[in-house]
Amino acid sequence: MGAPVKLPEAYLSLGSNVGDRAGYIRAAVELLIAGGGAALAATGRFYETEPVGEKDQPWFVNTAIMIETSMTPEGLLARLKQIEKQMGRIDTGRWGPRVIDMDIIFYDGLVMDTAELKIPHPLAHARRFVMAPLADMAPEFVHPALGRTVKGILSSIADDGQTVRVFKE
Ligand code: PH2
Ligand code: MG
Ligand code: MG
Repeated sequence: MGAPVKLPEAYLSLGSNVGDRAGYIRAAVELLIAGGGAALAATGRFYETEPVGEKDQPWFVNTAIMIETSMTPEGLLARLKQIEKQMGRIDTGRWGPRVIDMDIIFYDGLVMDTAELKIPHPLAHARRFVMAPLADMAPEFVHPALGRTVKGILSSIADDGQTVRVFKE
């Protein structure tokens, strides 16, 4: 028997600000796991979060998950886009309302920067709605480009205009 192979660990941010926001997030996670190649390893709490960027839209529900995956970063991105499409996300622009948004934040310690995919997500370290649920499950994870822990990054992001509060259904 060969040595056990450790699969890559990917951290994903999920968000919705239309309709049953938490329900859409749960459905997206179920579709991802049911599709194979990804096992759910950890989850953050759900947060209700003030919109960042385009302010004139409903508040989001955001969470984060960690998966162990046999997919490559590109394969995982394609799968996330497919689920977004399947769930009826229409193109409302980069910052507009959406039923589901699934973003790759980290993929092990990988740093990559192509036209299609940038890992770590280039804005993650500036967003409380990304870092708060990540800190629930991986406070000591070190951002591979910045060399700082998730909890350290979270504590240094100013919260004005970036309110996040634990979501109660
Ligand atoms: N996503 C955006 C833009 N702004 N704001 C919050 N609170 N949550 C999001 O998920 C979000 C956002 C673009 O993907
Ligand atoms: Mg996004
Ligand atoms: Mg996205």
